[in-house]
Amino acid sequence: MTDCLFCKIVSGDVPAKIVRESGRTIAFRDINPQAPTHVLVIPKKHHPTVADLAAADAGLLAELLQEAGRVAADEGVAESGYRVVFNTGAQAGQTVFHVHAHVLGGRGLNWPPG
Ligand code: DGP
Repeated sequence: MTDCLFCKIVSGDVPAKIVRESGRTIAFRDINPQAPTHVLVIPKKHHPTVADLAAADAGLLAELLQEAGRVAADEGVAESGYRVVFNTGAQAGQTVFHVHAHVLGGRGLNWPPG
């Protein structure tokens, strides 16, 4: 998708601090971190939401979650605990419509979220 910010990160047209890459996914630091670890894991292929991705390619969604776990391990937060969040739709706070898993950790996280 030519007009998608995260597609531009995938293509290298927009810079990002990439922390992991697999054949079909990349993970990079959020530009506005909400926790000491705040990494976004995305598929390289454009899917707007996690629901779209689940319907189109459940295997790729599983790969995304595996990569999220590897990010948590790499960041040293797997043992203490971390959160994986898919904001889905505008009312839930999704602002970039290229599916992304937020991996948040490194501090105590409140529940329920705001
Ligand atoms: P969401 O609100 O769930 O759609 O999350 C979008 C996230 O993307 C938000 O936490 C900020 C992050 N973000 C927005 N623009 C950029 C950017 O240009 N680079 C990076 N690394 N992150 C971005």
